[in-house]
Amino acid sequence: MQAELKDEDVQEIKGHFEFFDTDHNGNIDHEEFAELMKVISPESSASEVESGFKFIDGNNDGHIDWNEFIEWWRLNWCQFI
Ligand SMILES: [Ca+2]
Ligand SMILES: [Ca+2]
Repeated sequence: MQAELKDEDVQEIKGHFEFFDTDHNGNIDHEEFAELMKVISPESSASEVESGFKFIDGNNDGHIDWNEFIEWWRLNWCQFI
């Protein structure tokens, strides 16, 4: 789904990003992403978490940054809410 995000949506997503970025370094790392998956998809296996992380980490640097997070959210999250 290619919905354009409204400002308030971006703010809400930013809030989620900051919530899961528990060490506040501006990236979601593996551990933080595992926590995120526990919340949004408790049934996920470790390998699903791993493949999800790799999918979202578009530039493959081992961190999910804000741009990668919001892009993933925009493409995949709209269908859940
Ligand atoms: Ca972090
Ligand atoms: Ca990245």
